[in-house]
Amino acid sequence: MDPLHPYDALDQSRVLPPKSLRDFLQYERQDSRLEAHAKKQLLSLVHTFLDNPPGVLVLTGVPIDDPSTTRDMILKFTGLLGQVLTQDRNGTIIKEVRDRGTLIGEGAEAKYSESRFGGNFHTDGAELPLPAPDFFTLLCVRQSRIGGELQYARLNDVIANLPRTRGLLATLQGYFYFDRRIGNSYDAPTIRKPVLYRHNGHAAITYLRKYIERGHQFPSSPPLTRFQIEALDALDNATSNTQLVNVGKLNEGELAIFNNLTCLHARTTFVDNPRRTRLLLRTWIRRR
Ligand SMILES: O=C(O)CCC(=O)C(=O)O
Ligand SMILES: [Fe+2]
Repeated sequence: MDPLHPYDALDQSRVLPPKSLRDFLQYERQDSRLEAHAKKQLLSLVHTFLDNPPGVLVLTGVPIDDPSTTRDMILKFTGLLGQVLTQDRNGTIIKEVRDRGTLIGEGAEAKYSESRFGGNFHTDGAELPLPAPDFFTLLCVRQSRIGGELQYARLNDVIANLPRTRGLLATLQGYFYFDRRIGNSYDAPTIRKPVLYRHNGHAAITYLRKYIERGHQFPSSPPLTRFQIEALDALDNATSNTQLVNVGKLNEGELAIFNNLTCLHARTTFVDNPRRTRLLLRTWIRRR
């Protein structure tokens, strides 16, 4: 635990994986009964933690010593949750989230996951067309000593804290142009989609402000209207309300699973030890 933040909000989400799940992930040989059991237990945890508050589940004690075993384990695990999605044009399915020396939204392609800077509440896959990944997972392999805490807020709380300005929700439900972060390409540079929408009957959000601002700067996009800017400001204001933002720091060997449709998340800026840089392994998942 970080001595500066004695209360760690992830504590309410931490669970030692059930034995069937640990066994399933550990055994190399296929065992369909064990798999079915592990899946049932995991989906029950998902229902409890992700379909309801807190919106995040953290499995503790995940082995991270051997990179190739860890990779296999992540894929086995995500396979229980649904379909693992590619995260870029190279077909990356396990993304190394680490500082590559870029600013958030820098240049034409840099992504949040490539920076060490914090803030910028977002959902993952904001640069992609809908449907967004239902879940994303972060396995903490190496944590920074300074900073790098996760911050997250539930969409329902955010909406409840928006000002009652007329038309504000309707504006967020209208179209925005999101930068697709694909740099020089023959494809359209933006994707048009609402920030707030409904998915399977539930309120959902797709958001990363810098990608929206950049998206509206392309000559092919209309500029953001005054109402749109006000609505985005209101959203950012809500996520700056410390009452509604949960803060917690992943420990090495912890695997967090987030509901990516009903939660916004960010992290605090971190400082790397050059001899041991922070590394999280991320997946995106479509629920089955
Ligand atoms: O670095 C973190 O803790 C979270 C990173 C993140 O949200 C992302 O890469 O999209
Ligand atoms: Fe993210």
